[in-house]
Amino acid sequence: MDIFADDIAKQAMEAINQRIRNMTTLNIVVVGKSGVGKSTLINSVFRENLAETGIGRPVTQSIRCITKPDFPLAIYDTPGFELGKKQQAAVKDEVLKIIHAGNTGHDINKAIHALWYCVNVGSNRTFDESELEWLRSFTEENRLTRVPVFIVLTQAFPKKKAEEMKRCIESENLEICKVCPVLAQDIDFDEEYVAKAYGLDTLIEVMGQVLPDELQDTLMNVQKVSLRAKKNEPMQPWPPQLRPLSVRALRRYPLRMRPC
Ligand SMILES: Nc1nc2c(ncn2[C@@H]2O[C@H](COP(=O)(O)OP(=O)(O)OP(=O)(O)O)[C@@H](O)[C@H]2O)c(=O)[nH]1
Ligand SMILES: [Mg+2]
Repeated sequence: MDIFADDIAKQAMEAINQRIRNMTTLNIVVVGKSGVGKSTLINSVFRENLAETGIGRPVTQSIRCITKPDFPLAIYDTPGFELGKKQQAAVKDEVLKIIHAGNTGHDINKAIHALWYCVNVGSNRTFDESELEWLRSFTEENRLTRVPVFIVLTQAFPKKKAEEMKRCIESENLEICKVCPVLAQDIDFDEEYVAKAYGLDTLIEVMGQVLPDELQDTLMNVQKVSLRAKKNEPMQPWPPQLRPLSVRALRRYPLRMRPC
C-alpha cells in the first residue's frame, strides 16, 4: 500500500516537474550602478545565493546569466556603472547585444522579456543625470526591440523616501513601464527593529500585466518560489488597481504586451 502511495507521489512530482520544464523561460536583464543591490535582488528572486554580493569594490565584474536547474527563469546580472561613462556605454552595448541575440531565433524562450534598472534608495546616492542619460539612450535604442523597462528602487527604505524617489523618476517621463520599490532582504537595525522585505511580489505582478500570455504560468511559478517564505498565503490574482498602468504600458509597447 505504501509502495503504491509512493508511486503516486512520484508520478505527481514528475507531472509537476514536467509542467515546469514546459514553461516558457522568463529572461530578465538587471542593470544599475555598482552596489545598488542588483545581485541581492536576483538572489531574492531565486531564493538562493547564486550571485555574489557585497560592499566596497564593484562585486559583479562581468555579465553573467544566472539560472537554476528546472526553473524557468534566467537573469543576467551586470557589472555596476561606477567606473564612468565608458563603462556605462559598454554595459548598454552588451545589453543591446544580448537583446538582439535573443531575438534572432524568434524563440520566446531566448528573447529578453524585461529589463530591471535598479536605483538605490537606502544610500545617500540620488538618481543622477548620468542615469537619466543611460535610460534615455537605452530606451531610444530599444524602440524597435521594445523590451519593457521597469525601474526597481532597491533597498527601498524608508518607504517615504522611496515614494519621493518614485515620484521624482516618474516626473522625468521616461519610456518605462513602472517604478517599483523593493526591499529584497530584511534590514536588521537592531534586535527590536527590523524593516521587513517587501515589493518583490508587486514587481512580479506588474510584470504580469505587461508580459505576453505565454509567460503568465512562469510568472506565477516564479512568484511562488520567490515568496516561499509566505508559503501559507494563497496565490492572489493580479490586483485590479494595477490595471490602468497596463493600458498605458500597452500604448508604449503594443507588440510585446498582452491585452488585459
Ligand atoms: N538588507 C538588505 N541589504 C541589501 C539589499 N540590497 C542590497 N543590500 C546590500 O547592499 C550591498 C550591495 O549589494 P549587491 O547586491 O552586491 O550590489 P550590486 O548592485 O550587485 O553591486 P555590484 O556587483 O558591485 O555592481 C550588499 O552588502 C547587500 O547586502 C536589501 O534589499 N536588503
Ligand atoms: Mg553585483
